[in-house]
Amino acid sequence: MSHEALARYLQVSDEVQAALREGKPVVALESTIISHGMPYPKNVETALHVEEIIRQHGAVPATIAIIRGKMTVGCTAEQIEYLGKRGLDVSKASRRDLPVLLAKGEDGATTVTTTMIAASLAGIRVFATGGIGGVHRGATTTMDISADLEELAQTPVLVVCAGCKSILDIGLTLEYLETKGVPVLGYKTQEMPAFYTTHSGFQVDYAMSSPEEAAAVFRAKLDCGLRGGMLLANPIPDAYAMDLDYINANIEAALAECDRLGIHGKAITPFLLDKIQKLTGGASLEANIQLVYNNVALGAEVAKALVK
Ligand code: PSU
Ligand code: MN
Repeated sequence: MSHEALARYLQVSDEVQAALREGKPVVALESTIISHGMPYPKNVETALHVEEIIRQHGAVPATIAIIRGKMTVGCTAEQIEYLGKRGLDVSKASRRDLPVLLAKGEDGATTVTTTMIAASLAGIRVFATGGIGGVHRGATTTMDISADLEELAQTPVLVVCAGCKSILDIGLTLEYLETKGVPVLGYKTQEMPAFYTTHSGFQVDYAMSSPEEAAAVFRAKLDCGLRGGMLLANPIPDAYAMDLDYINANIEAALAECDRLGIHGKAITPFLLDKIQKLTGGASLEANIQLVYNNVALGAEVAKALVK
C-alpha cells in the first residue's frame, strides 16, 4: 500500500507509533470481543483492564477497530466505551467487510482477521485475544469456516489465544491450520486447550516452555519469509477452568438453539457466546474474562522477547 493510501485508511495513535519507532513491545487487541463477545458494561471494563495488564508487563496495548472509515490502531478509552455500548449495532468486520466500511466511512468491530490485517499494516507482530474462529461443526455441508484461518495463513502476526471453543470442530480446525502451514504451539502444554477448559483431546504441534521460545519460532518464520502467522494456545488457568461435561452440555444446548432458529453466517459466533453466557448464569463470561487476562499477559511477554 502506498503511503498516501495508508494515511487515508489507517490511523495509528501517537503512543503506538512512538513505541514502534523506538522498538518497544506492542500488543494488538481486537474489538469484536468487546462489541460482540461480551455484554456491556463488562466488555468495556475488561477491555480497559486488558490494556492495564499489558502496561504492567512493560508493553504498549493497541486496541484496534474501524472508526469512521479508518483502521484505528490504538483506540482511546472513549472509543472503547463507544464500541462496547453500541454492541451488536456495530458491524462485525471481517476481511470481506473491510473495504466497504473504509469506503463508506463507517465503524466496524475488528475480528481476529481484520485485527491481524491492521496490526500488520501498522507493523505490530503480536496480538492477544480470547478465542479464534475456526471450522464450525457441520462445516462439511455448511462450509462455515472462519476467515480467521485464512488470515493466519497469509498475515505475519502471532496470535495468542486460549485455543478454540468446542462450538467449533477442533479437530478439523487443526487439520485446516496444518494444510495452511500455520504452526499451532501450546504454551506449556501438548494439548490444544478448548477455551473454557484446558482439555480438548487434541494435540498441538509443539509445546513451548517460555515466551522467548515462542518468539524465537516466530522470528525464524519471519526471517525466512514464510508467509502467514502463528498460533500460541495458552490454556485457561486451572482456577478458572470450567467443568468439561457442564460446559459441553451447555454448548450442545446453544448449538441446538442456533439450529432451531436457523441462525447462520457471521451471526453464529456472537449468538452462541451470548447463549452460553446466559445458560451458565454468567460463569462462562467470568471464565472468558480470566482467560483473556491470562492471554494478554503472555502476549506482552512474547512481544518483549520478540523486540529483544
Ligand atoms: N471467539 C470468542 N469470542 C469472540 C470471537 C470468537 O470466544 O469474540 C470473535 C472473534 O473476533 C473472531 C470471530 O475473530 O468471533 C470469529 O467469527 P466468525 O466465526 O464469524 O469468523
Ligand atoms: Mn462463519
